[in-house]
Amino acid sequence: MAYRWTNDLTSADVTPQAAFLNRRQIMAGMAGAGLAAMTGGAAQAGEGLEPNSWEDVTTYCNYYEFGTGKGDPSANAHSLTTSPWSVTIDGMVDRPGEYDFNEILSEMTIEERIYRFRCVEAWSMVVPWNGFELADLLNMAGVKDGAKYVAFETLYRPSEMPGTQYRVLDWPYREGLRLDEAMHPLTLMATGIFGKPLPNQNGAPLRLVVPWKYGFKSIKSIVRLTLTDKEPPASWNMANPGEYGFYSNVNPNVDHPRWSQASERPLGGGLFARRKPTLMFNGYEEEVAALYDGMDLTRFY
Ligand SMILES: Nc1nc2c(c(=O)[nH]1)N[C@H]1C(S)=C(S)[C@@H](COP(=O)(O)O)O[C@H]1N2
Ligand SMILES: [Mo]
Repeated sequence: MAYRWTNDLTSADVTPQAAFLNRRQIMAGMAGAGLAAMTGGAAQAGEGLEPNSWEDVTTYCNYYEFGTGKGDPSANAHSLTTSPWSVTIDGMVDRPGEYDFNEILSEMTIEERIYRFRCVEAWSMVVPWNGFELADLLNMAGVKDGAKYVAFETLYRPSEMPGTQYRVLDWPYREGLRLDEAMHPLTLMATGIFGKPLPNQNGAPLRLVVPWKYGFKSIKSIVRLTLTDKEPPASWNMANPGEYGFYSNVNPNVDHPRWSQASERPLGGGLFARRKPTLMFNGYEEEVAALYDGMDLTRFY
């Protein structure tokens, strides 16, 4: 069990700057409508998906800082102050600092992306997100050579987060991605849903969305990103490493120790709605499988 897969990424493994610039030039040449429909792979991955209702997306939530029940975040998260908001970007970056959220927004290209969302508890939703690519934010700060991972942290503010009085998790909530996962064009920093700003219960003002990973990787209300060369701690992995790995890729072939991950229950169709088979990488296999070439996904779950 001492074997660990080591990350030997170099900057050549992440999205090449030329592809990034090209995408930005395309975006700049288009106005609002139809934007998402023309952004290639990301839009194709969301094609034909029927979004869940606003009600489903905003009332069936996981945000333990506001309670562990699915309805607790929508009942309690109104107490969170989300403005002003700043995001610290530090570690192995050229321009570390505390960035004001509105200044970040003014630099970013906001797009709509309709993504499948798959929870480890075997329910799923389809959510129309608004946001910008995490790669754009990382490029803004300038990732230094040698950085291999991004660590994320949620706000920890007990006075506004009633759930943090219980030590169900080791606060603040933390997550991590490998740098190539973070730079992947499907990886979104969401700032809204259904074209509206993010409701607090969904992680206002800024949360991560990685559509090929289980929902718990989608860390909410982010206040810090740290570029590092070590695999960062992740809250669910710390709480229960036997059940939650660092990678957390949606994988119908690797069961959660207490239940199968082979199928899912789409929310919104009623309790007795037909389960449907879960797709490898949540249906984004074509776009992301290459990130894991040569890795044993039963070991790195
Ligand atoms: N800070 C924080 N982020 C979090 C969580 C949490 O408890 N705290 N729960 C995670 C889990 S388990 C899921 S399934 C998703 C749920 O996102 P949603 O409520 O917008 O559907 O948020 C994730 N991000
Ligand atoms: Mo979850």
